[in-house]
Amino acid sequence: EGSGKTTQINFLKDFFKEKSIKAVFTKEPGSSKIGGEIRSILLNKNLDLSPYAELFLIFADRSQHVEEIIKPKLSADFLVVSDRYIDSTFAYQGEGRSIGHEEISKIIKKMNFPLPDKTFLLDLPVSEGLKRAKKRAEFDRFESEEIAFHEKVRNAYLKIYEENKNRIIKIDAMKSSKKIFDEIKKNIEIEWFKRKN
Ligand code: Z5A
Repeated sequence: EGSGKTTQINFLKDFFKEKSIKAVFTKEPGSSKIGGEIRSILLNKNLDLSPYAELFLIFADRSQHVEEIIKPKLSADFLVVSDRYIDSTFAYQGEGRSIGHEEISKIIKKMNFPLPDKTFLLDLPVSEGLKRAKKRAEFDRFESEEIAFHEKVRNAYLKIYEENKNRIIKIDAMKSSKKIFDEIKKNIEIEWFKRKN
């Protein structure tokens, strides 16, 4: 949380516009109309959701996101940039809520979600992320979790990174926003070049 995803996505929007790259920007949870309703349940800190209720709400959101937005946009040759996706489920529900990687992996395979070509992981110490998030707004249901939960989530992301170095680019989110964007841009340009050639 608070690692600078929204900030970087805003830079990316300008960059793609400047390059006339057809792209759509989405987020999870909450990109579709139904997803918006699901998001308000998931982030409501007054609701005591069970781990599986939380997991299946996340999957319900993703299913709408994939069917309504991702698949049609990919078919129309758009580049899709999602603020959070499958890795977040492994980190938050798999590890944070202790549901387990295998269990989640089985459902993801069954639901046949398209997999990302590239993922940017903005890594930040938990205390710094929460400090930034607190400055911006009141804590939501996830941000209100104890530090141990956030540490589990961070470690899970780092493990996913170690196992998927071909796909995931890890960036030190303590750097300035500009330096982070330079790294993202450089990697997108490399990927773009590879596809064109
Ligand atoms: N969730 C889940 O459990 N399982 C799943 O499968 C999925 C999601 C898909 C959605 O939250 C929640 O859903 C999420 C997990 C759960 N948990 N939470 N909370 P979200 O993605 O909507 O919210 P978030 O992760 O907390 O992101 P955010 O609050 O929107 O933060 P951000 O977009 O990463 O950061 P930001 O808004 O760009 O920056 C935060 C502040 O830091 C702001 O004041 C900036 O000006 C500042 N900032 C940004 N970059 C920098 C740098 N480089 N240096 C210093 N300050 C900076």
